[in-house]
Amino acid sequence: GHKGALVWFTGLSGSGKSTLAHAVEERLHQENCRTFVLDGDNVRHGLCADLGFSDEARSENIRRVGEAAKLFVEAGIVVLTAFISPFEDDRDRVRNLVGAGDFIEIYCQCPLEVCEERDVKGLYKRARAGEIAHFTGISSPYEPPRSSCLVVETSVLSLEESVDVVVALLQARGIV
Ligand code: GGZ
Repeated sequence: GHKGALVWFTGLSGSGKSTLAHAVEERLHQENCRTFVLDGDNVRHGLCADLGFSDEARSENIRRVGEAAKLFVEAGIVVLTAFISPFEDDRDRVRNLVGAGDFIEIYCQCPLEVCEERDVKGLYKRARAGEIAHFTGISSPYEPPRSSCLVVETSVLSLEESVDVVVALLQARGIV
């Protein structure tokens, strides 16, 4: 059995948040956990389709994600979110919303140079060229968490190793 919880991945674009969230989800399914992943792919096209990337729009994006996640948590689901969520205040607001005991903040730490080198979607190149305004790490800030539950160095660990440390934390916290 397991209780609901919100596992909140934060980090730069290309830091591996979504990949890690989905890999953790797969592992939790093997433990018969009910899970749900929220990320830009299923939120920014619908619930938050009206929002861009100004500071205010990002805050509203995170607020809505937090409110949606809270409903899933109340339903007993382990929610895994993968948003840049660059502002500490916004993350703190979500923590207060769901309750600190049910909120696991995980910092996907990866040097900007590595994210930019990978540039899976070519967005960093376009941001450097000035074609995308307010791009996190280039022309928009990222505030690293000061009090995350866990820091995963995604450029150092393999995906499997990263999943291991996250699942170990969830077990230690009595979530799974
Ligand atoms: C950052 C942007 C931007 C700008 C589009 N800045 O690598 P991706 O493509 O798939 O992930 C990024 C995603 C970020 O959306 P979030 O909802 O996670 O951001 S936030 O939490 O700050 O609200 C990137 C893409 O959207 N993208 N423009 N200007 N990322």
